Amino acid sequence: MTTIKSTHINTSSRGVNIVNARVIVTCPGRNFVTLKIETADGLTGVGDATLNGRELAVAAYLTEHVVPMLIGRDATRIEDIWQFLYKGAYWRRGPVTMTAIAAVDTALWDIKGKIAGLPVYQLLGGRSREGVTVYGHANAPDVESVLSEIASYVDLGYRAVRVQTGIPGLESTYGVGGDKMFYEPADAALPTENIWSTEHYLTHVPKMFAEVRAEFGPTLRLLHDVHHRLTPLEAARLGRSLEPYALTWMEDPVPAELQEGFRLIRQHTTTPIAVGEVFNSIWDCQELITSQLIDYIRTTVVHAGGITHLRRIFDLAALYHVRSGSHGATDLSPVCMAAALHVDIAIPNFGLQEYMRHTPETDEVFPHGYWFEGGYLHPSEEPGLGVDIDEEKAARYPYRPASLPVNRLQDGTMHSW
Ligand code: CS2
Ligand code: MG
Repeated sequence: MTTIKSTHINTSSRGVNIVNARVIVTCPGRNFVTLKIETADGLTGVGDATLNGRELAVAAYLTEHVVPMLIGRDATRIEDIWQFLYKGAYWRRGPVTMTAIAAVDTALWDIKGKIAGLPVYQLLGGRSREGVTVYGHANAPDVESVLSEIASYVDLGYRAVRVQTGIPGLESTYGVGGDKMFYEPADAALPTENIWSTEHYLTHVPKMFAEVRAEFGPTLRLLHDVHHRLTPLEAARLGRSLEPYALTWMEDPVPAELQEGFRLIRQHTTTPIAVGEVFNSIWDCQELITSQLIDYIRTTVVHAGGITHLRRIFDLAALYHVRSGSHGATDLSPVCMAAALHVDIAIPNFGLQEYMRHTPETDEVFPHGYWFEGGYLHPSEEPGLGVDIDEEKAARYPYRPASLPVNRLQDGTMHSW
């Protein structure tokens, strides 16, 4: 029998070996968890590990269980390290594990880009387009004020806008924040409660989109996030009522644990469907993609196993005419956004990228080279991802507990948020 020499841990002092990895938790307005990996040669790579409302679980998973296993490994062996962390954990998948794996994977791609002297998108096959089309969030308490919100996005050059308003008869709802550009749902240490009524909602949304379309004409791309609040039949009814307004997508119409549930929606409406921000792996969307039950898959780098696994999901999607629509809310750090843009610019089946702006404090803590112009984001041309964390500035913003809200029906029953 031949013995296979173990090369996965290099005991020699090769420059590409990982010598240090640390987790940085900071709260420049909201909490972010970042992994920074360092090689013997002094190259560093960063990965986003933020899981909104459960940040410290991922921080501990990384610090206690992953970092000790990384030391001494060859940082260039991205696929092998991914498989090691996925198969080696035994407890596969799940948001905490997959976010931790994503952070390692992202940091390793960053390092590989720096070793190659190339922006990461070049390692993924190079540009497939000139810029990444993004959508912004227009949200306001009522239809009249949302029209002026949309107009300000159009003035900034956006070609696609997600539209959410308050719902007459309900005190508060998802997606309508106090601060328009920097909407943050994790607004209190312990969960606040929203009250939900499907009846009020289904009556209001088509009327809102009728006004929006009338005001902005047929070419502005419009999107809407249902935030997992309907049953398949209710979602089918909503989709059908929105058909005259030609939405680019209706997002998360139902909770997606039951992938089969989308078949019913599909049978009744041609409004395109987007889903996936809470998915962690290809297995969460396999049925949705291969049965062509969705049009856009919204997984992104930080919660779906990093660049390596996201690419795998998007490649599967490409076979079934499903395009990408990566999640890009404020709880995904600039490190995730930088990484997402390298994927977005390279893949053949890019659809749209969500872009919620970060606060100036966050941008200062995470210096980055990506930029916005005329409705497009552009990835950095620097080697690697073109993003970093300023640890001194990060230390000025200690962690603050923050929870996402919960949702109840008017009779008090817990409902999906
Ligand atoms: C949302 C998110 O951006 C979106 O589409 O659904 O704002 C989501 O609520 C947050 O990312 C949760 O952390
Ligand atoms: Mg969403």
